[in-house]
Amino acid sequence: MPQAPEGVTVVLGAQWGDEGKGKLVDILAAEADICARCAGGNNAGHTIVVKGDKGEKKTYAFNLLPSGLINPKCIAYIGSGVVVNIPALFNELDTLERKGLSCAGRLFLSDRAHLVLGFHQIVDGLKEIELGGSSIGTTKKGIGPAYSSKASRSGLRVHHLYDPSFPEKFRKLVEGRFKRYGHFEFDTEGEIEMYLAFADRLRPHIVDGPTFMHDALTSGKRVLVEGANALMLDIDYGTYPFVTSSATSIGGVITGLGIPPMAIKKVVGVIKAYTTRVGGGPFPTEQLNKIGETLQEVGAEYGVVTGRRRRCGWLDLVVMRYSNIINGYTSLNLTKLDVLDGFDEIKVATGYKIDSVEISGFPADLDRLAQVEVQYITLPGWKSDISECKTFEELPEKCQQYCKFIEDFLGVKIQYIGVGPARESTITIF
Ligand code: 2SA
Ligand code: GDP
Ligand code: MG
Repeated sequence: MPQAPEGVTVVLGAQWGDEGKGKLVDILAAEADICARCAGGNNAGHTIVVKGDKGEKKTYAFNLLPSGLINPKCIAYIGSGVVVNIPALFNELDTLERKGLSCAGRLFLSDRAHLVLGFHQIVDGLKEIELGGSSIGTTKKGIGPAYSSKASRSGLRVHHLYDPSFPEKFRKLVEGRFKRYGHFEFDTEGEIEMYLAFADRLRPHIVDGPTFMHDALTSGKRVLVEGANALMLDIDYGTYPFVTSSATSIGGVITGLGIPPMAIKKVVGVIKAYTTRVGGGPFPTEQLNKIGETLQEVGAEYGVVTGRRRRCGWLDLVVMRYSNIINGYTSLNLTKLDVLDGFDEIKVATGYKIDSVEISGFPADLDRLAQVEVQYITLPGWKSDISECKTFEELPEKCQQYCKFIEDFLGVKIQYIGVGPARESTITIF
């Protein structure tokens, strides 16, 4: 297959999400023709801060749509691996339109993407109640139940909306959920009508997914992929079962877009200078103390979708090493480095021990993970404001040392450094 010289650049979350992927995608979209989502759904939340025409601060929050849309020349593509809540999709489009961002004629959706239906969302909540104290802490957007329908081969895909059997298939799915969870309030016929009404509005956006991507790559289009969630939430490699239900790793890019692996030229891992996690599940470097509170407050760590406070802790390079062996980052974007400005000293996890023996890799078994004794190294803080720094050399020496320590440990170069939420607050090293 003739390959586009530019090929595909992928931006992936390297930790537990909310590393600032959206901000980097917005920056890289200036050099992209197509910005694509390959997995997840409207559980993702990406906040972008840009300057408006009159220099005023403008904030955008993207959920299902790729953040590259802020660039008016960029086409957005929602791939086959994404689960799509159609009312939420139009709601997001309308919200962007009201903010002055028109997406007309530049949003395309794979015919193979699965639908997140209203009852999936209800079931998400019911499943969480059933789990009680061991609930996952999902975003309750119906993501897990939609991927369950897909894996059990009873899901409805975008093309099914135009199939005369759509109402019958829909009713069957709802009946199945009633059998499993008991009868819950749900207007099946009203929902079917709503989807059929949306079908006309959706039609101009629908494409044959694999052909769309093939044509894009063979005609030399520059494709930027926005990862949703992050490696440690991956269905296979995350802290299962405290994960999302999609492949958030590099594998999900290939299956979710239907592209050959060799088309991928760059994989940028986005790594926050500390660690956060939202929802339940293990978090070895979590700081349930003043340090965690400071990171949460200074970093303004609240979920974009649910508004939940994010749990905070020190940077975990064991997680990062694991993340890198799976995703193979060609470079890194270190974000939110400015949040560490006020610390006297900064800890970084460099190893895990169980029964005083250093372990390699990241444990699959959560009981084993709960036993790890985290090994930290302490680095000096730089105690100064870095938010105005424009080059690596302008960063205080101790801050440079922090960056170099990460690079040396992982053997991957840091290409971008985030020193504030705005687009301009980014140091590009190469
Ligand atoms: P789900 O809803 O089934 O995908 O939840 C399963 C787990 O995945 C986590 N998850 C996330 N973690 C970080 N950020 C996410 N997006 C929002 C944001 C989260 C929010 O950008 O802030 O607003 O709360 C996201 N989406 C899913 C989730 O917390 C569960 O642990
Ligand atoms: P995503 O899901 O990975 O796209 O990240 P989110 O948007 O959910 O969360 C990242 C948050 O950090 C957003 O509010 C961003 O505006 C903000 N942010 C991104 N990069 C930086 C940075 O370098 N410094 C600071 N202070 N904030 C940042
Ligand atoms: Mg987010």
